[in-house]
Amino acid sequence: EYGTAPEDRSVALQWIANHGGLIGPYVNGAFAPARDDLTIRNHATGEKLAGMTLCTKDEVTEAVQSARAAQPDWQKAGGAARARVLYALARLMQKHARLLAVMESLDNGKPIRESRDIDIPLAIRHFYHHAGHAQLMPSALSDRVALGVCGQIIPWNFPLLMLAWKIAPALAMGNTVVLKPAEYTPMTAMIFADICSQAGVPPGVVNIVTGDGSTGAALVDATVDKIAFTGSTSVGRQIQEATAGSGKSLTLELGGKSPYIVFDDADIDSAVEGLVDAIWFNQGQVCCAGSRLLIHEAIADDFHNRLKARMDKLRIGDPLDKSIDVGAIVDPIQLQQIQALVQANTAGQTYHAQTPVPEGCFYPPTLITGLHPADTLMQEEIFGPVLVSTTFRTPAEAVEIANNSKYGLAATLWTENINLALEIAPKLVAGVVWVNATNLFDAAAGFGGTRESGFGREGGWEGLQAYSKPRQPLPEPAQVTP
Ligand code: TXE
Repeated sequence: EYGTAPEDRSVALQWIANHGGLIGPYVNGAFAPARDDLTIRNHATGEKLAGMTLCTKDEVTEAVQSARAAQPDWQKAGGAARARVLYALARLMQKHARLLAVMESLDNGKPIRESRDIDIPLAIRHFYHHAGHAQLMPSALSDRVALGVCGQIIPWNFPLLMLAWKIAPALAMGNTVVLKPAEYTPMTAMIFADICSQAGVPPGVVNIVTGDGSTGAALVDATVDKIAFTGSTSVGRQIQEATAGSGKSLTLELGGKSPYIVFDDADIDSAVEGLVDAIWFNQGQVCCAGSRLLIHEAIADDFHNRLKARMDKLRIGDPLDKSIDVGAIVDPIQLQQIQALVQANTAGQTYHAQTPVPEGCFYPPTLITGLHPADTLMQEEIFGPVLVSTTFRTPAEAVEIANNSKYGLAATLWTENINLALEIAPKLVAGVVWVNATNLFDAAAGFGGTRESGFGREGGWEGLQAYSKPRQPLPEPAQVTP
């Protein structure tokens, strides 16, 4: 079943109306009365979706206290009991998948095809995966235990998916959480809170505080045992400084400028199609976006021409239109940042896709060719639908350019020569390397970066370990005198 009907949109708007047009913190198993402190908009149209509470330090403290009070029982309940709750969450998310997908596209601006086929199913898969882990956990004999209360701060580019990456493993291990969604995109986290109540999540196990960076900073300062953060490198750095010496665990998933390397023997049509996914998926607002094209000089002109022809066919417009490839940019501030970075650039040649661009918060797919590896746009994350390109002559040079970055999140390479792929992949400084494919995610595989892309892994076995610590050794048995 494909596409959205007008009634889907009205179901999402009805959900907001049922909450009085206001959203706010979910603490101790219930929504607290909300205030109209910040405005949440659908930036494809500019319409106001809801008013949102900007949680104060006291409100954050209350949420943390609720999580603290609930944690011992949640841990003691054991893996099988936690699995039941996680399975119930996954099933209810499936039941409400359409509402979640439509709300995600209204709030974030991403094409409905993406929220419906990628964001929401992957988020659900994450809960099933971690329910499975919890199910298999021995309740008393495990050598690892929960950290306690986890503060989790997430960005706006994959609102529900980032929530799932953070909450599912934390709950599976017996932690309780206080999560802060991004100020641009809180809506699906609010539906998730509703789902928690329906799924039988004990009060206090999941708490959600709404707000901006000030609310996030209050959460970092609160008496939590861990902070898990995904967002910009600059805020990640502030959080690392704020938690230094506090004993709080920390994982950071930050920015990237991931290379997309195309060798001269690559299947060009597939590599072009892969790039559409690598850089125009979610309007390029993806931490692991293949945003830096490294193309063998022998095929560069042909490749760029085919890529431009493909760009011209991308359709930009209303995110709820199922035939749309590129939706709205998340917020006018983000749009201005993209415009400013592209306009300030004097190097290379800029090509904007020859496709109609609606008025408002939209930016056309863009390709900038002829750049030098040291140019600003080859180094700085743009976080928008802008691909930059440079050429190389030898595999060694490709590796050198690829690794000439402060980031190390992901890398993609295209070649028909498996020996070359096996030789190059381990030399790339990146948390994940895709060969003849891109943007593949799996709840069973750890995701994360190195260098200024952060540290720690989410997903997979390593992601689960990041929400636990070794059990304290039992005290020495008393000496028995014969
Ligand atoms: O991110 P922020 P922004 C990059 C991307 C983008 C830039 C800015 O380049 O253009 O960051 O985006 C909360 N203490 N990425 O400003 O500010 C904030 O409320 C605690 C890459 O939206 O890092 C939100 O919930 N928390 C990225 C979250 O941090 C604070 C995804 C992220 O916001 C805080 C998003 C503080 N002092 C942006 N200040 C990726 N890696 O995927 C803000 N926050």
